[in-house]
Amino acid sequence: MHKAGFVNIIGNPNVGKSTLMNAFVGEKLSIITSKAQTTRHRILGIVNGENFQMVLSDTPGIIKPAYELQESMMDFVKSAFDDADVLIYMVEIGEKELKDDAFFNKITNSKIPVLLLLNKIDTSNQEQLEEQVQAWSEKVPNAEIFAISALEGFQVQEVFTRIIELLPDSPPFYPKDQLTDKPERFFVNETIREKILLHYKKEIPYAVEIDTEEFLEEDDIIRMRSVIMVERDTQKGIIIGHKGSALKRVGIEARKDLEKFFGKQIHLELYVKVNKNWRSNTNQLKRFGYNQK
Ligand SMILES: Nc1nc2c(ncn2[C@@H]2O[C@H](COP(=O)(O)OP(=O)(O)OP(=O)(O)O)[C@@H](O)[C@H]2O)c(=O)[nH]1
Ligand SMILES: [Mg+2]
Repeated sequence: MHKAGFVNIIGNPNVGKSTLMNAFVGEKLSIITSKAQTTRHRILGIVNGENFQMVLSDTPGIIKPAYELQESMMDFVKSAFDDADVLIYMVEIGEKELKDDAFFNKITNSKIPVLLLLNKIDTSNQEQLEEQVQAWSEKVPNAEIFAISALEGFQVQEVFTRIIELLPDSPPFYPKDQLTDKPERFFVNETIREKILLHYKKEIPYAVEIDTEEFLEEDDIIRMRSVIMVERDTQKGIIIGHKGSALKRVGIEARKDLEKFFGKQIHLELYVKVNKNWRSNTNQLKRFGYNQK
């Protein structure tokens, strides 16, 4: 007997979807920041056991798209509805509901099991918690509700065990030693983007895309060269900073994380390039792994 299935995590931006997936997988596959729209792709995290394979999908937070990149992000969310065996709808303490009615109706009318995870309960009290569980059970009556803290690991194991119970009988979909569907360069790009989300304000992180042009693995070192793409000249100056200090910080912090991730010494070369309006350019988006309909 073997169980396997797709467990797709969806919800509003910033509720903790990526934190939960990383907790299940035990690796930092998805970047995490306190800013909305941190995740831009659908990222698989595969948890393998002797008798099961749980294929988790982390997805971008649901928003009303304003430009092509965001439309592509919402296509990733749509695809996560289409192939799920178990749907995880994550909400956070204090939030109301999805601003997108079509997605919300898909959840409430879902034919497959829905687990509604009320996250960040470490920031809540008992009274508020009970009130919210009650409200959600009325709004999404078809869901099983778990109150969790993905960050502190509270009730995470219980959710994991319940998902295993819900997985259909099936042979594995991926080789049993595979952890994700994304190539190494993707994690380099994401690590650099995380540092940019952390250190730059306002529109800058949303105008940035990373392209790792070189990834050369040697015995004891990996040599990488990545381009930080921005939409305008002024943004290029901001990324670089005074005498290059801002860019240098990004490079130092990204390299530290990448050394942990790959378990090897890293040489990381960064440079900045203007790629006008890439967020609205279909061909550019395809090149960066979006718009793959
Ligand atoms: N207090 C608290 N914070 C949490 C918890 N889970 C996640 N966070 C924080 O919430 C913020 C967003 O977490 P993410 O995992 O990036 O959220 P996300 O839903 O993937 O966000 P997007 O990718 O932008 O849609 C981060 O600052 C996390 O540290 C939790 O259980 N408790
Ligand atoms: Mg995320």
